[in-house]
Amino acid sequence: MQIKKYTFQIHGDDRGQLIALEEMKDIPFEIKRVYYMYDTVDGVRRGFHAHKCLEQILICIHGSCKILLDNGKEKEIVPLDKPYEGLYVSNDMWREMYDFSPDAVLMVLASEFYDESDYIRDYDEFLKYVSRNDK
Ligand code: T46
Repeated sequence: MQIKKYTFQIHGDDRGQLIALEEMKDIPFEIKRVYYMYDTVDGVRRGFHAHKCLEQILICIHGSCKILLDNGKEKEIVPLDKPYEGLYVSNDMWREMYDFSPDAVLMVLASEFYDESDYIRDYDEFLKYVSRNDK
């Protein structure tokens, strides 16, 4: 599976580091929504769904976590532990987030507003959905 990771430009100086993200420049889509998760309970696994249309960039801006990506044929585990690194997650991709460090803050930049009808939360339904183009 092709994993798309972005390394963002760091504007560092003797005061510290700063990262700026602009839609259609650093981020390959218009950003309609930003959300983030923190204080994740030890041992918790989140996600367990795919999206029909939504594209996202996941950035672990503090601490670390792991992302499992599954396109229905292949699976890949991507560790995220750098505030200057973004993982692109396309639509049609099953995702699970886990192994959060106690201090992890996972920020997500999303191409669409929140829409529950865009979620595929059943794994068998996901497999059927992604195999629709194989026929
Ligand atoms: C994804 C992964 C990486 C909202 O009201 N608005 C929002 O924008 C989001 C993302 C969630 N919510 C509500 C819906 C649920 O009641 O917040 C609650 C937790 O959401 P959810 O269980 O979907 O969270 P995760 O961590 O399983 O998944 C989230 C995103 O929903 C999903 O799009 O790709 O993070």
